[in-house]
Amino acid sequence: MTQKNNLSPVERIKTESNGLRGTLKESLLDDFTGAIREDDQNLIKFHGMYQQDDRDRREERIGKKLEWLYSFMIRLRLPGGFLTADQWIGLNDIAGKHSTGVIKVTTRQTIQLHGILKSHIKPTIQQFNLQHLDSIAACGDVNRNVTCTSNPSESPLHQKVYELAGKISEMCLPKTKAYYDLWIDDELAIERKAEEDPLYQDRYLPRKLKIGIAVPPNNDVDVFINDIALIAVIENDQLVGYNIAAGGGLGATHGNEATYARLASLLGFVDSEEKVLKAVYEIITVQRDFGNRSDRKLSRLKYTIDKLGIEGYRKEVEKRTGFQFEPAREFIFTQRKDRYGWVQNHEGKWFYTVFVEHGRILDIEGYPLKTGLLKIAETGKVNFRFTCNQNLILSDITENDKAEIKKLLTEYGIADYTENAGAMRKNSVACVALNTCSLALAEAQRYLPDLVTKIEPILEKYGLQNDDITIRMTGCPNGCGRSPNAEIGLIGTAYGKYNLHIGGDRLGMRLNAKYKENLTEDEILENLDELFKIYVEGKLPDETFGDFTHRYLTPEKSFSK
Ligand code: SRM
Ligand code: SF4
Repeated sequence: MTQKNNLSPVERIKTESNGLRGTLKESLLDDFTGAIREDDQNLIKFHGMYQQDDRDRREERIGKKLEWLYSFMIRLRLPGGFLTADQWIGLNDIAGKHSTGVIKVTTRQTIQLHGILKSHIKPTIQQFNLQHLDSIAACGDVNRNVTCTSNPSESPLHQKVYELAGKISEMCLPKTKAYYDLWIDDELAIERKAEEDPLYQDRYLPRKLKIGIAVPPNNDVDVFINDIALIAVIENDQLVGYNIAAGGGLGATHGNEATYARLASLLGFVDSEEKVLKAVYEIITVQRDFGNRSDRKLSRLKYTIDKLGIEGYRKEVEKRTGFQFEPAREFIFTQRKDRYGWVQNHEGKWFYTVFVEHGRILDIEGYPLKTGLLKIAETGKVNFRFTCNQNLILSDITENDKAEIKKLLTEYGIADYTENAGAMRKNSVACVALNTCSLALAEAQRYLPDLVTKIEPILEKYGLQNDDITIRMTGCPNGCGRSPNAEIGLIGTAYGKYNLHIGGDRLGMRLNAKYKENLTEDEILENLDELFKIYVEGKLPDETFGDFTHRYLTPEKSFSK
């Protein structure tokens, strides 16, 4: 291929890594630094970890002539986002022993722990292994955590769809046993050489790849932001197949016009699980073979689709699967938010969705959320599920056990917090950003709660306090908190400055657009005040803020105040 002589440096690191082992073993043994070797920093991602440093302490460390305070973030692989109560207890213990102690629910339905020192990596992973948990392929140029509509109460067919998430995750795991070799000290794995991997070969994918599955009418997984989006098609209460779309992705780079956020385009419908698996596999092989390996900014599947054209991509996939997609079937999403509080499913089991602001589970003064969840886990009467809105569902609770869980939810203030948080707060998402994300240009999860507190009186002024307006903030344009796919998106440009995006829809079917650049907090509040005012004055009956502002930004949509 033409790119052969112009490969990005990461391509060499992957192919020369001996099945993702690199020199990680040597890096771990080096006591002179808290960091690992540069090439290994790329490889460790495939094992579900990132090298980071405490950005709040950079200046202090430099002043003391010390190296940055390096540590590692570990992300679990949890397809469909599920843990048993015992696993939660184990996770709580691991978080306390080896990380900052904060359990972070991510926007892809899994868990991250931050601040793990190099010497703690192995004990952490070994303890996870005892809980039957791993972090394989949670990061890196491979398929990431497969997301799936979270709440089993959404449909009697949820279990089947959840199981599909697990099957896709297994199918797309790299074949190398390096993870066991390096972190678990698996004697057998040490004997193994780099293993054959028909899917990833020795070069893996050009870039990360994400798969999500939605069970309509809920689009809580924000399905169209995935490289591969599956939408369960349910007709007459039967799961008849899946619509498959491809080419979603939200990352962009300020000032680089060649990069953009994009929602996935429909390829068509397939009528069996076997065909879904085959189609997913071959969509990935086409990306593997045609994706850009020179410029990592342009290497996601969305760019390959736009290069080949949706028809071209579909044809190549059909050639490889040996069957054709049928025309996409009808589907309707009616909501994207989580169903907070109690809901019951078709089997009479109860589910309580806990509002966790930006996925941060910790104890703070007056609100011992982490302790409360541990006490609930210790009853052994719940499972834990995670949502792509960074929340947590206490699940599968029997009628007999509900009163006990309810009592604990009240005792630890969890019910009160969940039930009394304002509508905008409960529809807010923020990425991690500072102090750990090396790419952050501005704050996100540490700042959005305060900003929402300042927006709330403005909402009240216009009678909008119960309106489910979605607001999402990211510390940079990579979109980890899916800011380009919200009614209000705030995207960091510099410390304390954000671009304001508006006009996204409430269901995740239309991206927002940039409205103003580089706003300070005062300017954000002023602009929102103005927008809420014209919204209440000019909206059509039942028109959401996102639809109204889309019309406002699009003159041909006949905006009238
Ligand atoms: Fe993300 C990179 C955190 C979901 C797009 N993301 C990062 C890194 C690893 C920074 C880095 O590369 O050094 C962040 C680590 C911060 C930290 O300290 O923890 C990071 N991303 C997150 C999480 C934890 C945000 C959160 O607060 O929940 C989410 C973890 C998901 C998971 O469990 O797997 C997270 N990231 C997303 C999403 C949303 C989603 O998938 O639903 C996106 C947008 C969708 C997409 O992929 O396009 C997203 N993350 C990115 C990108 C942009 C990729 C691109 O195509 O340009 C980067 C940067 C990169 O890959 O170079 C990135
Ligand atoms: Fe970091 Fe940017 Fe992702 Fe936020 S959006 S976690 S700042 S890479």
